[in-house]
Amino acid sequence: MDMQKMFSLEGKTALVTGGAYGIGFAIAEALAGAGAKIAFNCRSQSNLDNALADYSAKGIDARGYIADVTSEEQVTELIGKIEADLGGVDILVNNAGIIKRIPMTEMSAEDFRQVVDIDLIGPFICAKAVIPGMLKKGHGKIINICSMMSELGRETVSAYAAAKGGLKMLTRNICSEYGEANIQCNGIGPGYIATPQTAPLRERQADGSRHPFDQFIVSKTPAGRWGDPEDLMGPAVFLASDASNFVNGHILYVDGGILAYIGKQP
Ligand code: NAP
Ligand code: GCO
Repeated sequence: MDMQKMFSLEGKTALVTGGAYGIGFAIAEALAGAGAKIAFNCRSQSNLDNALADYSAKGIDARGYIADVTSEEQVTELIGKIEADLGGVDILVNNAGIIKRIPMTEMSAEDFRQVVDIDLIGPFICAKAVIPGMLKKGHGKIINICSMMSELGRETVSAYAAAKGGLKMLTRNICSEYGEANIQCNGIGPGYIATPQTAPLRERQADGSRHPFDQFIVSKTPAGRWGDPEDLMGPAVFLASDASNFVNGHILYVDGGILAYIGKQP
């Protein structure tokens, strides 16, 4: 068995939504390192321009596109451009996402809808757009970026937890509906990762002490630290490669052990 070939992405094209920075950028870098051609999208031209420079600095010839994952029209156009530029999507990483931290009774239905729109309906729209091409190719990999909140709740993140819980079940349903066509749809459930999205939870206090939530997460994580985007690189290559062809509908938690641990005694 050629193990290098099993984990190789040579000849494959990957679309990483929201791949301008953070977790998406790290996953795209990993897939490029395994041989994939990289496409990414985001909404902001400045984020796209900065990302292209960052990819180039790492020797990655990524293609960047402006597209909002909540717009079926923009996503259809995005997939058409990638087919013309790079020959169609073999690997889709549904990474684009937002969070709003608002106590539920203070959250507007509009705020709730916006989070679900981006974090759940966006992945549906993107998966629906790439599956026809995968059916023609006879193979496909879809990786949905879930969360601890696909399993757990906490104060102020009701919309996010509802969306990420739904994304876990969308993952299982895509598996159920298209597994027979050699399309594997799995999730990655990152723990608490140091990115712009979690920066507010790690800000130093006025007295220079660590944020209480920062200390809480470290005490809840057996690894005793926040994750880095780089911690997700290996799991992403595994789920994007032939090494995971019999893995389907699975959420791979990359959380330093949080979900296994009751937490350190105070
Ligand atoms: P981030 O730093 O906030 O990056 C989010 C990315 O998504 C940005 O590139 C953003 O670019 C893009 N984006 C947002 N809305 C979009 C839309 N409607 N259409 C297209 N692109 C959009 O987030 P992150 O921490 O890297 O997280 C990435 C994913 O991992 C998210 O799904 C998040 O829920 C999930 N996650 C994060 C953690 C963590 O601890 N950080 C843990 C578990 C799961 P533009 O604003 O320019 O569009
Ligand atoms: C929060 C955090 C988390 C992380 C991640 C954990 O406010 O609790 O932002 O939601 O982003 O989803 O897996």
